[in-house]
This record gives sequence, C-alpha cells and structure tokens, in this order.
Amino acid sequence: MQIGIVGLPQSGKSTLFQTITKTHLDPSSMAKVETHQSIIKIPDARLDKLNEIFKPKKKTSTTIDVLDVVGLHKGDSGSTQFTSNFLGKVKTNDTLIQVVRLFKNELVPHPEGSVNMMRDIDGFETEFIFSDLAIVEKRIDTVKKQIQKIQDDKLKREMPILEKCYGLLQEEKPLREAHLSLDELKILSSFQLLTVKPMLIALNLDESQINETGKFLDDLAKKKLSKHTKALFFFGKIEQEMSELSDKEAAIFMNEYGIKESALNSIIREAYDLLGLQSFFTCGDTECRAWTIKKGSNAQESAGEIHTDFFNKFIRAEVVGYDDFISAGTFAKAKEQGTWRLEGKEYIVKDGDIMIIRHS
Ligand SMILES: Nc1nc2c(ncn2[C@@H]2O[C@H](COP(=O)(O)OP(=O)(O)OP(=O)(O)O)[C@@H](O)[C@H]2O)c(=O)[nH]1
Ligand SMILES: [Mg+2]
Repeated sequence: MQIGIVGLPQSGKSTLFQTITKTHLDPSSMAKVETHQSIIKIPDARLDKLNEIFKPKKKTSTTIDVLDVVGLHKGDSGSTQFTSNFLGKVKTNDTLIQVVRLFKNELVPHPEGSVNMMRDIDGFETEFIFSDLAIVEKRIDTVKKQIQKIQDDKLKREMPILEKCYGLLQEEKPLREAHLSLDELKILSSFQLLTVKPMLIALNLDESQINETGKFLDDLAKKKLSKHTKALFFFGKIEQEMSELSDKEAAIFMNEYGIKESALNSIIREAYDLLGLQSFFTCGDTECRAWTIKKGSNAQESAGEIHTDFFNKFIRAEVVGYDDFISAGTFAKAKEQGTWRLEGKEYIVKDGDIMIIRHS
C-alpha cells in the first residue's frame, strides 16, 4: 500500500512525513524538487502482545510506503500550479493525505496569503476534478471511435461507466462520493483517476489551537464528507519533536499537551478504514505476523494473501478471535473454551482473527 502526502506549499507535508516515518530530512534535501519516500512499520499493539506470548525467532511487521509528494508551487500568475508532472506523482498512490494548514505563522507565508481551511480543501478538489474530467473525456472519445470500428463487449460495458463519471465530474462531484461498484472500480482502475482515491484530510494545528478543534469540525460538517473522505487533526511542529523522543518520553509529552493519539496511529487507523482494510494474524514459534486483507474477504482469499499455494490448496482454517485467544492464553485452552474452531473457505474473516491454514 502506498500513501501519498499532498497539500499546498508550506502546509506541513514534510513535517508530517518526518513525524510518521521517524526520518529526518536535511534542509538541502527538502529544498530539492524530489519526492521523499520511506517505508513505515504499521504499529499494532495486538501484534506486540502476540510477540510477547509466542516469543518467535523472527519479528515481522506489516509495512506501507509513504510519499511526500513535492512539486506544487506558485506559478508566474501567483496561483498554485497543479502541473501534469505533479498530478502524475499523485496518481500512483492508493490513498492520499491532504495536509491543510490551520496554524498561523507570519514567518511562514501561506501561498494564498491567509489561512482558510475550506478554500484550501475545495481548491484541491477542483484541481483533481479537472484532471479526472480531462482523462474521462479523452477516454470517451477513444472508446466511441473504437466501438464504431470493432464490436467489443468490454468497450461497450465501459461506456456507461465513463458517462456516469463524466456527469458526476461535471457537477463537480469527486468520484469517491459516487457509489461505484467493485466491477466499475476495476474498469476505472487503469486510468488512475485522482478523485476515486480515498482522501484523508490532515489538519495541521499549532498547539495553541488545541481548544479550537470543535470550530473546525463544525465548518467541515457543513461540507458533509462522505465515508471515503475523513478528517483528522495533528500538531505538526510538536509531533515532529515528539517523534524524536523515546516512546515513554513521547507519552509524557502527549499527556502534557492533551494529545490523545499520535499522528502515526490515527493516520494508519483512518487509512485502513478508508481503504476498507483489516488485519488477521498468523502466530507460531518461528514468526508472528499481521496480514492485510480487504474487509469481507473469506478464509480462502485471506490464505492466498500468505501464499498462492495456500489459496489453491486450501482445506480449512483453524480460527480463534484475538480477544478470545488473549483470555485463553494458549490454543489448547481456547479449544477447551470452545472459541477455537475449524472454518471452511467461505468463512468471512474478522479483524484480529488468528488463523492457521490447513492445506494439501
Ligand atoms: N507554527 C507552526 N509551524 C509549522 C507547523 N507545521 C509546520 N510548520 C512550519 O512550516 C514550515 C513549512 O513546513 P513543511 O513541513 O516544510 O511544509 P511543506 O508542506 O513540506 O512545504 P513545501 O515542501 O515547501 O511545500 C516549516 O518551517 C515548519 O517548521 C505547525 O504546526 N506550527
Ligand atoms: Mg516539503
């Protein structure tokens, strides 16, 4: 999975990137027009606990790629330019985090001259809608011409989906708000449309604004965000300082400022939710590991995430829920308590299930 951090110049993208990846960009690399990329381990307290119990030889974490997408700058006309080069870099991400600046700092000029949350959110949306509109329009033209030449059922199926998207985009609606089916999304996937991508709006506050979150939430509520757009707050400057501390020190710091959850934890949780993802675990003496699957995946599909052979040769899965396992302590005890069970391939895996795959 790849998450791209986007946002207006000087909104705090690199600050957030450094916070969640626990990296340090030196000023010369920040000034370069290069996208920064880093891999982060997904924090999961449940996996930590399972590692404590099983004491495996190897510890493996699930990882995701994070990109600090640079390239948005002010053009000669004074407005921010969404060049095709920039949009191209945004396209490859599975989900986007848009950093929106709420902090006020005279020393760091806002590219639009003032802090205005709704203007910045809407501005991005409009640019992404225009970019998608151009792609969909071009594709409609191509498909129309091809259908005249050859009878192709696949192309004919594509047409009504493209027209539906075109209509929505013309009404300035991002496509993530449209209720597109999995089949429709599959057909659209090769075009890498921007407004299909789930969007996490990360509002960058100063610590002095900690009591103002309610006001910003009220403003956002007026916008009626769909279930594919979410917003969260983070405190750019202090969270970056905190990311350089030990976990223990950071916890004291967070407590002092009244910050309930670190930016890393809340972003991962919300991104998983937006993408409809969840985890299941495999545990043993050699390795405890979390696997990422789409919500609603069955046992056979989930086994395929570990290895294609497990999918093809799937027989059954031994399953116990995370909480049930923790209260039992061992597989044998869970069996005794009746929480351990055998499930067939159609079983819908739940978040936190611990599974052992039986295959031929
Ligand atoms: N006061 C305050 N300053 C912040 C905060 N977050 C970021 N800054 C400052 O704002 C400036 C820009 O932050 P960056 O993280 O570099 O922003 P950016 O979006 O990566 O900027 P560009 O890559 O140049 O577009 C830096 O000087 C930060 O120290 C914050 O929460 N409060
Ligand atoms: Mg930057």
